[in-house]
Amino acid sequence: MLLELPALTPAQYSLVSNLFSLAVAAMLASVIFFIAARSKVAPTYRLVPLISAIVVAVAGYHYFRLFHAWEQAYALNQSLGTYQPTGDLYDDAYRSVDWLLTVPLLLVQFVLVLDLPRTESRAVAAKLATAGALMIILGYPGAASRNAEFFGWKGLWGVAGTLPFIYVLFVLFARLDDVVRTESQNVATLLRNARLLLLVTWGFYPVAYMIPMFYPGHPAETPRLVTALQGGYVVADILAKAGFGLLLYHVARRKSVEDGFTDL
Ligand SMILES: *C/C=C(C)/C=C/C=C(C)/C=C/C1=C(C)CCCC1(C)C
Repeated sequence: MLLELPALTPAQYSLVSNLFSLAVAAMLASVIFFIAARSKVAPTYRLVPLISAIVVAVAGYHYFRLFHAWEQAYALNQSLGTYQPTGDLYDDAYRSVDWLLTVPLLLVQFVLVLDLPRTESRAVAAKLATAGALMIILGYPGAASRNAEFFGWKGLWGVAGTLPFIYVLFVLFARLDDVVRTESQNVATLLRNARLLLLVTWGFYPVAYMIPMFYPGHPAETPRLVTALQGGYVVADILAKAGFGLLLYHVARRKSVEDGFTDL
C-alpha cells in the first residue's frame, strides 16, 4: 500500500514509532526463545520451534525496515507542532512480502505439530501453504491500488483472496478436527486455542483491507486511521507469529512429554 500519509500529531507519530520499536524487540527476543526452546521438545517436533524462529526473524527484519521507512517518511515541523510527511515513500509492500513468507510457514507449522503420517502430513501442509500464498498474492493488487470500491478493483481482489482463506479455515477447523480430537485433553485444548488465536488475529488483516471501502474519499489517509491501522498490525503480527508459535511450542512440549521424552 503506497499510503499518501497525512500529517500526524506528535502523540500519533510516536505511538506508531514506539509500537514498531516494540515489534522489532519482541520479534528478536522471540527468535532467541524459539531457538532455545528446541531442546525442550522431542526430535520429532524440533521443526516446530525452528519454524517459529524463522517466522519471527523474517518479521523482525521487516519491522526494522518499516520502522526506518516510517522515520524517513515524517519530519517534525516545529512551527506547526505536527509531524509532516517528507514525501519519502512509506511502502507497506514490506508487509505483503512478509506475509507471503510467513503465512505458509505458520500453516505448515500447525500441520507439523500434529505429527500425522508422513504422506498425509506432506499433502495437507502443501495444500495449506499453497492456499495461504494464494490468499496473499490475490489480495495484493487490491491492497496496492488506490481504488477503494467494493464493486471494483479492490472488492474483486479482496473476494478472490478470501476464497483461499475460507479454504484454510475449513481445513483447520473441519478437516483436521478429527486429528485434534484424538489428542489428549490438554493437547486438544492447546490446539483449539491456537486455532482460535489464528482466526481472531488473521481476521484483522482482511478487516484492515476493507476499511477504506466504508469511507468515501481516501479515509485510509486520515491521521487516526493510519495510526490505528499501523498499531493494529503490530498487535496482530506479534500475536499471530510469536503468540501462535508459543502455543504450538507448548503443544510440542506436552506431546513430547506424553511420548516419554525428557530433556534432563
Ligand atoms: C504474520 C502475518 C499474517 C498472519 C498475515 C495474514 C494475512 C491475512 C490473513 C490476509 C488476508 C487477506 C484476505 C483474506 C483477503 C485479501 C486481502 C488479504 C490478503 C489482506
